[in-house]
Amino acid sequence: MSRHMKIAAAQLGPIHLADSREAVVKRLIALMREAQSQGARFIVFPELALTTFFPRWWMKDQSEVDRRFFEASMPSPVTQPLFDESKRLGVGFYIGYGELTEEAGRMRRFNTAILVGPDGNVVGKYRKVHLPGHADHKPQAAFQHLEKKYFEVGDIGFKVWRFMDAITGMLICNDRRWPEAFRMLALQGAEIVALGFNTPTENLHYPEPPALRVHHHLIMAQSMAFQNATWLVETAKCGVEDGFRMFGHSVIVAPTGEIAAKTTTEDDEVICFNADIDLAQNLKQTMFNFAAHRRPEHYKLIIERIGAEVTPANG
Ligand code: CDT
Repeated sequence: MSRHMKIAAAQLGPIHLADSREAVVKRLIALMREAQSQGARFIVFPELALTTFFPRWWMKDQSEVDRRFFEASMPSPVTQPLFDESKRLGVGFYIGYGELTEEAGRMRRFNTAILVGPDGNVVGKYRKVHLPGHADHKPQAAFQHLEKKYFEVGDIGFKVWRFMDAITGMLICNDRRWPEAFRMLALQGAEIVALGFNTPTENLHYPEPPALRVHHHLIMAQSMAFQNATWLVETAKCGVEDGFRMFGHSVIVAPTGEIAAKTTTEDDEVICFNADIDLAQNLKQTMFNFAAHRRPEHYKLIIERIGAEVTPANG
C-alpha cells in the first residue's frame, strides 16, 4: 500500500487594512472546515495570512507597524481558535505571519511560516530567506515592495520535519524563484514542500504582462516539484487588496511536474488532492537518485559566489 495524504491549498482573497484579525481568523477557520470536509489532512494557508500585504507601503512609525502587522506570539489569544479548530478536526496546517521577537535584548522581525500538527501544536518554524524588493522609499513607484526594510533575512536555514507520515519542508513566496532553496529541502528528503505567497500582478521593477508573471509562477512550480521529486503546495493571498492586485493560481503540483489542482478565482477558495507520497519516493530512487547522479565536486561556485561574474575558460 502506498502512502497517501489528502493535501489542500486554502487560498485567501484580499485582506484589507480595515479587516480585523478576528475576521481573518474566522475566514481561515471556514477554509479549514471546508478543506477537512473534502477529506484534507494537511492544509497550506498563504504567506502573511493574517493581514494585508503591508510591505507595499512606506511607514515610518515602527511601533504602529509592529502593532498592526506583526505577531508577538503564535498562537496568540486572537489566533488560538484556529489552533483549537485544527485539533478538533485533526488536521495539520502551514501558515505565514509577521513574527516579532525579542532576542538578546533586541527586537527582531521575520517573515515566518509555521507547521502545526493535527493536535494543534507547533511542530516547526521557517523564517523567509529570500526577501525581495528594496529597503529604500521609492516615492515615484505605484507601490513599494519593502520586505528588505521590514524583515531580517531568516536565520534558521532550510529544514524538514517528519510530519503526518511525510517528510515536509517549508518555503515562503520569493523562495520559489531560487532552485537552491528547493534543493536544500530535497537533499534532506522532502516529500512535500509547503509554500505561501503574495505576488503583485504588476511587476514593480519593470513592465511585464501579467500573464507572463503567472506563466513564470507555474513553470517554476512545475520544474521545482519535478527536479526535486516532491509534492508542492503553493497557496496565494490574492485579489484586489486595498486597491492593489495580486494573482491567485494556487497550485498543488505532483512530483512528476504535473499540476494536480489549481484555483480558478482570486478569492477564498480551497483545492485538494489525494497525494501519493510514494510517487515522490519512486522518483527519488530513479531519475533523481541524488546519491547516484549528483556531482557536488563540480558545484563549488554555487556556495562560493553570489552574483554572476564572467570568467570565460578561454580568457
Ligand atoms: N511576497 C513575495 O515574496 N513576493 C515576490 C514579489 C517579487 S516582485 C518585488 C514574489 O516573488 O512573488
